[in-house]
Amino acid sequence: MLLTKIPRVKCLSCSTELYQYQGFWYPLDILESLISIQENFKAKPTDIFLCASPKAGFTWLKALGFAIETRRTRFDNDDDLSTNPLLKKLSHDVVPWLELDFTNNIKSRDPKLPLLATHLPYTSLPESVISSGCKIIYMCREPKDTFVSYWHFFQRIILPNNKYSKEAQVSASFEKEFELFCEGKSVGGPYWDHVLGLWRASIEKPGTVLFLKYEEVKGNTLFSVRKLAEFIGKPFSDKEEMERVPQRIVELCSFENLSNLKVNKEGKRLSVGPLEIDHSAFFRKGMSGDWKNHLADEMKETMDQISKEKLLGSNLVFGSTT
Ligand code: PAP
Repeated sequence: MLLTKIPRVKCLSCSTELYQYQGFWYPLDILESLISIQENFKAKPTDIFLCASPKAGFTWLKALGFAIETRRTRFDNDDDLSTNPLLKKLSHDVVPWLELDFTNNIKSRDPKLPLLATHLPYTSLPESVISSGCKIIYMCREPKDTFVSYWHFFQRIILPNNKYSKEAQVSASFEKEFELFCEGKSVGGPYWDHVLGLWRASIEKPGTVLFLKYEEVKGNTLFSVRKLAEFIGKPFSDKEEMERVPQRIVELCSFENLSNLKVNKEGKRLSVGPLEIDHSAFFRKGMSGDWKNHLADEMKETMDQISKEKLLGSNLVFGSTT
Protein backbone atom coordinates (compact mmCIF):
# COMPACT_ATOMS: atom_id res chain seq x y z
CA MET A 1 0.00 0.00 0.00
CA LEU A 2 1.32 3.41 -0.92
CA LEU A 3 1.29 5.51 2.24
CA THR A 4 1.61 8.71 0.28
CA LYS A 5 -1.77 8.01 -1.29
CA ILE A 6 -3.79 7.62 1.87
CA PRO A 7 -5.29 10.56 3.73
CA ARG A 8 -3.49 11.63 6.85
CA VAL A 9 -4.00 14.13 9.62
CA LYS A 10 -1.86 15.34 12.51
CA CYS A 11 -3.09 14.09 15.87
CA LEU A 12 -2.32 17.15 17.93
CA SER A 13 -2.32 15.61 21.38
CA CYS A 14 -0.32 12.52 20.55
CA SER A 15 2.01 14.43 18.29
CA THR A 16 1.91 11.84 15.56
CA GLU A 17 0.25 11.47 12.17
CA LEU A 18 -2.90 9.47 11.75
CA TYR A 19 -3.60 7.56 8.54
CA GLN A 20 -7.07 6.76 7.28
CA TYR A 21 -7.65 3.13 6.43
CA GLN A 22 -10.99 1.41 5.82
CA GLY A 23 -12.74 4.50 7.17
CA PHE A 24 -10.82 4.78 10.47
CA TRP A 25 -7.74 6.72 11.61
CA TYR A 26 -4.57 5.08 12.98
CA PRO A 27 -0.99 5.95 13.91
CA LEU A 28 1.42 4.38 11.43
CA ASP A 29 2.58 1.54 13.72
CA ILE A 30 -0.96 0.43 14.33
CA LEU A 31 -1.85 0.67 10.66
CA GLU A 32 1.09 -1.56 9.76
CA SER A 33 0.08 -4.06 12.45
CA LEU A 34 -3.51 -3.96 11.30
CA ILE A 35 -2.57 -4.83 7.74
CA SER A 36 -0.33 -7.63 8.97
CA ILE A 37 -2.93 -9.20 11.26
CA GLN A 38 -5.64 -8.89 8.62
CA GLU A 39 -3.43 -11.07 6.45
CA ASN A 40 -2.04 -13.44 9.04
CA PHE A 41 -4.13 -13.73 12.17
CA LYS A 42 -6.23 -16.89 12.48
CA ALA A 43 -8.94 -16.74 15.10
CA LYS A 44 -10.31 -19.85 16.77
CA PRO A 45 -14.04 -20.33 17.41
CA THR A 46 -13.26 -20.48 21.12
CA ASP A 47 -11.59 -17.06 21.16
CA ILE A 48 -13.25 -14.27 23.07
CA PHE A 49 -12.49 -10.72 21.95
CA LEU A 50 -12.70 -7.78 24.33
CA CYS A 51 -13.19 -4.63 22.29
CA ALA A 52 -13.52 -0.92 22.87
CA SER A 53 -12.60 2.28 21.16
CA PRO A 54 -9.72 4.09 22.92
CA LYS A 55 -10.73 5.55 26.29
CA ALA A 56 -14.13 3.86 26.40
CA GLY A 57 -13.36 1.41 29.22
CA PHE A 58 -10.88 -0.99 27.62
CA THR A 59 -8.65 -1.34 30.72
CA TRP A 60 -11.65 -2.14 32.90
CA LEU A 61 -13.21 -4.54 30.39
CA LYS A 62 -9.94 -6.46 30.20
CA ALA A 63 -9.72 -6.69 33.98
CA LEU A 64 -13.31 -7.88 34.30
CA GLY A 65 -13.01 -10.34 31.41
CA PHE A 66 -9.74 -11.73 32.74
CA ALA A 67 -10.98 -12.12 36.32
CA ILE A 68 -14.19 -13.82 35.19
CA GLU A 69 -12.57 -16.10 32.65
CA THR A 70 -9.64 -17.24 34.76
CA ARG A 71 -11.50 -17.98 37.99
CA ARG A 72 -11.65 -21.70 38.78
CA THR A 73 -9.51 -22.75 35.82
CA ARG A 74 -6.27 -20.82 36.17
CA PHE A 75 -5.77 -20.13 39.81
CA ASP A 76 -7.18 -23.10 41.56
CA ASN A 77 -5.89 -22.01 44.94
CA ASP A 78 -7.16 -18.55 44.34
CA ASP A 79 -10.41 -18.81 46.24
CA ASP A 80 -10.22 -15.22 47.39
CA LEU A 81 -8.54 -13.90 44.21
CA SER A 82 -5.56 -12.88 46.35
CA THR A 83 -3.09 -14.38 43.89
CA ASN A 84 -4.77 -13.00 40.80
CA PRO A 85 -2.24 -11.58 38.30
CA LEU A 86 -4.30 -8.39 38.14
CA LEU A 87 -2.82 -7.51 41.51
CA LYS A 88 0.66 -7.46 39.99
CA LYS A 89 0.08 -6.48 36.38
CA LEU A 90 -1.80 -3.85 34.43
CA SER A 91 -4.76 -5.51 32.70
CA HIS A 92 -3.21 -4.61 29.33
CA ASP A 93 -0.42 -7.01 30.23
CA VAL A 94 -2.57 -10.00 31.12
CA VAL A 95 -4.80 -10.05 28.04
CA PRO A 96 -2.97 -10.18 24.69
CA TRP A 97 -3.60 -7.20 22.46
CA LEU A 98 -4.33 -8.16 18.88
CA GLU A 99 -2.81 -5.21 17.04
CA LEU A 100 0.18 -4.84 19.37
CA ASP A 101 1.10 -8.44 20.14
CA PHE A 102 0.25 -10.40 17.02
CA THR A 103 1.97 -8.57 14.21
CA ASN A 104 3.41 -11.26 11.95
CA ASN A 105 1.90 -13.76 14.37
CA ILE A 106 4.96 -13.45 16.59
CA LYS A 107 3.18 -14.06 19.85
CA SER A 108 2.30 -17.62 20.65
CA ARG A 109 -1.09 -18.00 22.20
CA ASP A 110 -1.55 -19.14 25.78
CA PRO A 111 -3.69 -22.23 25.14
CA LYS A 112 -5.44 -21.79 28.48
CA LEU A 113 -6.52 -18.21 27.86
CA PRO A 114 -9.13 -17.64 25.15
CA LEU A 115 -9.16 -13.86 25.67
CA LEU A 116 -7.79 -11.31 23.22
CA ALA A 117 -8.31 -7.58 23.17
CA THR A 118 -8.52 -5.03 20.41
CA HIS A 119 -9.35 -1.41 19.64
CA LEU A 120 -10.08 -2.30 16.01
CA PRO A 121 -13.49 -1.49 14.56
CA TYR A 122 -15.73 -4.39 13.64
CA THR A 123 -15.35 -3.89 9.91
CA SER A 124 -11.55 -4.11 10.09
CA LEU A 125 -11.29 -7.21 12.24
CA PRO A 126 -9.43 -10.05 10.53
CA GLU A 127 -11.83 -12.09 8.42
CA SER A 128 -11.28 -15.19 10.56
CA VAL A 129 -12.60 -13.38 13.65
CA ILE A 130 -15.95 -12.91 11.96
CA SER A 131 -16.12 -16.24 10.14
CA SER A 132 -15.05 -18.34 13.14
CA GLY A 133 -18.04 -17.05 15.09
CA CYS A 134 -15.94 -16.34 18.15
CA LYS A 135 -17.47 -14.17 20.84
CA ILE A 136 -16.94 -10.44 21.01
CA ILE A 137 -17.64 -8.22 24.00
CA TYR A 138 -17.77 -4.49 23.35
CA MET A 139 -17.62 -1.60 25.80
CA CYS A 140 -19.20 1.65 24.60
CA ARG A 141 -18.92 4.95 26.44
CA GLU A 142 -20.81 8.19 26.12
CA PRO A 143 -18.79 10.24 23.60
CA LYS A 144 -18.38 13.43 25.66
CA ASP A 145 -16.77 11.47 28.49
CA THR A 146 -14.75 9.44 25.99
CA PHE A 147 -13.37 12.62 24.47
CA VAL A 148 -12.48 14.13 27.85
CA SER A 149 -10.69 10.92 28.81
CA TYR A 150 -8.94 10.85 25.42
CA TRP A 151 -7.69 14.39 25.84
CA HIS A 152 -6.26 13.79 29.28
CA PHE A 153 -4.65 10.51 28.28
CA PHE A 154 -2.69 12.02 25.42
CA GLN A 155 -1.40 14.74 27.69
CA ARG A 156 0.27 11.94 29.64
CA ILE A 157 2.13 10.33 26.73
CA ILE A 158 5.87 10.55 27.20
CA LEU A 159 7.56 11.69 24.02
CA PRO A 160 10.94 10.29 22.90
CA ASN A 161 12.69 13.36 24.33
CA ASN A 162 11.37 12.21 27.70
CA LYS A 163 8.94 15.08 28.04
CA TYR A 164 5.25 14.73 28.61
CA SER A 165 3.16 15.87 25.66
CA LYS A 166 1.78 18.64 27.81
CA GLU A 167 5.16 19.90 28.89
CA ALA A 168 6.51 19.61 25.38
CA GLN A 169 4.01 22.26 24.35
CA VAL A 170 2.63 20.16 21.55
CA SER A 171 0.55 22.33 19.30
CA ALA A 172 -2.62 20.86 20.73
CA SER A 173 -5.40 22.85 22.17
CA PHE A 174 -8.45 21.37 23.82
CA GLU A 175 -10.74 23.16 21.37
CA LYS A 176 -8.83 22.04 18.28
CA GLU A 177 -8.62 18.44 19.46
CA PHE A 178 -12.35 18.58 20.19
CA GLU A 179 -12.99 19.70 16.62
CA LEU A 180 -10.88 16.87 15.23
CA PHE A 181 -12.61 14.32 17.44
CA CYS A 182 -16.00 15.58 16.27
CA GLU A 183 -14.84 15.29 12.67
CA GLY A 184 -13.93 11.69 13.40
CA LYS A 185 -10.19 12.38 13.15
CA SER A 186 -9.12 10.77 16.40
CA VAL A 187 -7.08 7.65 17.14
CA GLY A 188 -9.40 4.80 16.13
CA GLY A 189 -12.10 7.29 15.14
CA PRO A 190 -14.65 8.22 13.97
CA TYR A 191 -15.79 7.27 17.45
CA TRP A 192 -19.47 7.04 16.49
CA ASP A 193 -18.75 4.74 13.54
CA HIS A 194 -16.72 2.47 15.81
CA VAL A 195 -19.61 2.19 18.24
CA LEU A 196 -22.23 1.70 15.53
CA GLY A 197 -20.27 -1.09 13.85
CA LEU A 198 -20.32 -3.16 17.03
CA TRP A 199 -23.85 -2.11 17.92
CA ARG A 200 -25.18 -3.40 14.59
CA ALA A 201 -23.18 -6.59 14.96
CA SER A 202 -24.69 -7.12 18.42
CA ILE A 203 -28.20 -6.79 16.97
CA GLU A 204 -27.47 -9.15 14.10
CA LYS A 205 -25.62 -11.72 16.22
CA PRO A 206 -26.85 -11.42 19.81
CA GLY A 207 -25.27 -14.69 20.94
CA THR A 208 -21.93 -13.73 19.44
CA VAL A 209 -21.58 -10.03 20.21
CA LEU A 210 -22.34 -8.54 23.62
CA PHE A 211 -22.70 -4.76 23.73
CA LEU A 212 -22.04 -3.11 27.10
CA LYS A 213 -22.28 0.52 28.12
CA TYR A 214 -19.64 1.90 30.50
CA GLU A 215 -22.27 3.89 32.37
CA GLU A 216 -24.46 0.83 32.94
CA VAL A 217 -21.53 -1.32 34.02
CA LYS A 218 -20.57 1.45 36.42
CA GLY A 219 -24.18 1.72 37.65
CA ASN A 220 -24.51 -2.00 38.40
CA THR A 221 -21.20 -3.77 38.06
CA LEU A 222 -22.40 -6.90 39.80
CA PHE A 223 -25.19 -7.38 37.27
CA SER A 224 -22.71 -6.83 34.42
CA VAL A 225 -20.24 -9.31 35.88
CA ARG A 226 -22.93 -12.00 36.00
CA LYS A 227 -24.01 -11.10 32.46
CA LEU A 228 -20.43 -11.34 31.20
CA ALA A 229 -19.92 -14.70 32.89
CA GLU A 230 -23.08 -16.06 31.28
CA PHE A 231 -22.17 -14.68 27.89
CA ILE A 232 -18.79 -16.37 27.86
CA GLY A 233 -20.44 -19.62 28.90
CA LYS A 234 -19.15 -19.66 32.46
CA PRO A 235 -22.07 -18.57 34.65
CA PHE A 236 -21.47 -18.45 38.37
CA SER A 237 -22.48 -21.63 40.13
CA ASP A 238 -24.62 -21.59 43.27
CA LYS A 239 -21.49 -22.38 45.24
CA GLU A 240 -19.68 -19.40 43.72
CA GLU A 241 -22.65 -17.18 44.46
CA MET A 242 -22.63 -18.42 48.06
CA GLU A 243 -18.93 -17.66 48.24
CA ARG A 244 -19.56 -14.18 46.82
CA VAL A 245 -17.20 -14.72 43.90
CA PRO A 246 -19.05 -12.23 41.63
CA GLN A 247 -18.86 -9.58 44.36
CA ARG A 248 -15.16 -10.26 44.84
CA ILE A 249 -14.54 -9.83 41.12
CA VAL A 250 -16.37 -6.49 41.23
CA GLU A 251 -14.15 -5.39 44.09
CA LEU A 252 -10.94 -6.67 42.52
CA CYS A 253 -11.65 -4.80 39.28
CA SER A 254 -13.03 -1.63 40.82
CA PHE A 255 -11.39 1.66 39.94
CA GLU A 256 -10.60 2.24 43.60
CA ASN A 257 -8.80 -1.07 43.96
CA LEU A 258 -6.92 -1.19 40.65
CA SER A 259 -5.86 2.45 40.64
CA ASN A 260 -4.34 2.08 44.11
CA LEU A 261 -2.20 -0.96 43.31
CA LYS A 262 1.54 -0.37 43.26
CA VAL A 263 1.85 -1.70 39.71
CA ASN A 264 -0.76 0.74 38.45
CA LYS A 265 0.60 3.68 40.42
CA GLU A 266 4.24 3.23 39.52
CA GLY A 267 4.48 1.10 36.37
CA LYS A 268 5.21 2.33 32.88
CA ARG A 269 4.62 0.75 29.47
CA LEU A 270 5.33 1.37 25.84
CA SER A 271 2.33 2.84 24.14
CA VAL A 272 2.66 3.32 20.40
CA GLY A 273 6.08 3.03 18.78
CA PRO A 274 8.62 4.80 20.98
CA LEU A 275 6.00 6.57 23.08
CA GLU A 276 5.75 5.64 26.74
CA ILE A 277 2.94 5.98 29.18
CA ASP A 278 2.66 5.65 32.96
CA HIS A 279 0.22 2.95 34.06
CA SER A 280 -1.49 5.57 36.19
CA ALA A 281 -2.62 7.32 32.99
CA PHE A 282 -5.09 4.48 32.46
CA PHE A 283 -6.76 5.39 35.76
CA ARG A 284 -7.79 9.01 35.90
CA LYS A 285 -11.20 9.49 37.50
CA GLY A 286 -13.18 6.45 36.41
CA MET A 287 -16.52 8.21 36.62
CA SER A 288 -19.38 9.13 34.33
CA GLY A 289 -20.20 12.74 33.59
CA ASP A 290 -16.76 14.33 33.97
CA TRP A 291 -17.43 16.10 30.66
CA LYS A 292 -19.39 18.63 32.71
CA ASN A 293 -16.13 19.82 34.20
CA HIS A 294 -14.49 20.33 30.82
CA LEU A 295 -16.89 21.06 27.97
CA ALA A 296 -18.39 24.48 27.35
CA ASP A 297 -22.15 24.54 26.68
CA GLU A 298 -21.55 24.99 22.99
CA MET A 299 -19.26 21.96 22.86
CA LYS A 300 -21.84 19.86 24.65
CA GLU A 301 -24.47 20.94 22.12
CA THR A 302 -22.17 20.17 19.21
CA MET A 303 -21.37 16.70 20.41
CA ASP A 304 -24.93 15.85 21.36
CA GLN A 305 -26.08 16.96 17.92
CA ILE A 306 -23.50 14.71 16.25
CA SER A 307 -24.62 11.81 18.42
CA LYS A 308 -28.22 12.48 17.51
CA GLU A 309 -27.48 12.51 13.80
CA LYS A 310 -25.15 9.52 13.85
CA LEU A 311 -27.43 7.34 15.95
CA LEU A 312 -30.57 8.19 14.03
CA GLY A 313 -32.48 5.03 13.16
CA SER A 314 -30.06 2.77 15.04
CA ASN A 315 -32.10 2.39 18.26
CA LEU A 316 -28.89 2.94 20.18
CA VAL A 317 -28.98 5.36 23.09
CA PHE A 318 -25.73 6.23 24.85
CA GLY A 319 -25.55 5.58 28.58
CA SER A 320 -26.71 8.41 30.79
CA THR A 321 -24.02 10.65 32.27
CA THR A 322 -26.26 12.93 34.33
P1 PAP B 1 -7.32 2.72 26.76
O1 PAP B 1 -8.20 2.74 25.54
O2 PAP B 1 -6.11 3.59 26.62
O3 PAP B 1 -7.00 1.35 27.24
P2 PAP B 1 -9.52 2.96 28.53
O4 PAP B 1 -9.27 1.99 29.59
O5 PAP B 1 -10.50 2.60 27.48
O6 PAP B 1 -8.16 3.43 27.90
O7 PAP B 1 -10.07 4.29 29.17
C1 PAP B 1 -9.59 4.80 30.35
C2 PAP B 1 -10.77 5.28 31.12
O8 PAP B 1 -11.34 4.19 31.86
C3 PAP B 1 -10.37 6.32 32.12
O9 PAP B 1 -11.50 7.17 32.23
P3 PAP B 1 -11.37 8.69 32.75
O10 PAP B 1 -10.28 9.34 31.99
O11 PAP B 1 -12.71 9.31 32.45
O12 PAP B 1 -11.11 8.61 34.20
C4 PAP B 1 -10.16 5.47 33.36
O13 PAP B 1 -10.22 6.19 34.56
C5 PAP B 1 -11.32 4.50 33.24
N1 PAP B 1 -11.09 3.29 34.00
C6 PAP B 1 -9.95 2.55 34.08
N2 PAP B 1 -10.13 1.52 34.91
C7 PAP B 1 -11.39 1.61 35.38
C8 PAP B 1 -12.15 0.84 36.32
N3 PAP B 1 -11.66 -0.21 36.94
N4 PAP B 1 -13.43 1.23 36.57
C9 PAP B 1 -13.96 2.31 35.95
N5 PAP B 1 -13.28 3.07 35.08
C10 PAP B 1 -12.02 2.74 34.80
